Amino acid sequence: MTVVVSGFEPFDGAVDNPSWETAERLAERGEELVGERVVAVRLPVTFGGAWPALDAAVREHAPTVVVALGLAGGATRVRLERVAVNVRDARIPDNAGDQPVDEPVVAAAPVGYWSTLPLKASLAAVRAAGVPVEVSSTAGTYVCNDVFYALMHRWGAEPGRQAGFVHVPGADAVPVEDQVTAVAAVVRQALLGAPEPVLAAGTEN
Ligand code: PCA
Repeated sequence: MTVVVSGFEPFDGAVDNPSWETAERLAERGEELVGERVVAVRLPVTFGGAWPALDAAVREHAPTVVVALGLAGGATRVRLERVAVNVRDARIPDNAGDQPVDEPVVAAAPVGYWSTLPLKASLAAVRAAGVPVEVSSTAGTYVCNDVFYALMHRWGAEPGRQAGFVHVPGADAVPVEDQVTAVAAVVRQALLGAPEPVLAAGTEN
């Protein structure tokens, strides 16, 4: 079995992006950390280019699990994203200068898709590993949500496939090595086909 984990190039004037460092480290130690081959893919922070790059990797490697990662700058915990929504509403231009506002990711397609990763089993596993984590019910409306939506619409909704998105905080809030620990725990739960525990993780607002 093969696992594809994607991360993003830097954006918004930053010089690095911990989502890519995390994906790369996980791929280097895939057998050790999750017991399977992990392929890392670096995506451009562009509405036009992110999904095509992930799509190419998925076609090449035929994975059973795909976890896309991105940086959530203000976050202090790893965020297991619950849902992708069919909208682009960019706060800042992407790395190609595009700034779509209130456009669909995919025209005439469903409003949203659930992650098919075992979110609550993952939440418990990441907590047990000692890394701050939460379930998030919005991945935003920028390139991360875009690639998450496209992944679920184009690939992840088929039976036998598991796909989803995890936002990581800046490395100052959660060190990259802890991010690797967290994402490895998520991937292991997916590979195990872990049943979902009843575990409340909602937010008030
Ligand atoms: N974070 C951005 C896009 C790339 C990234 O790492 C986002 O949350 O949409």
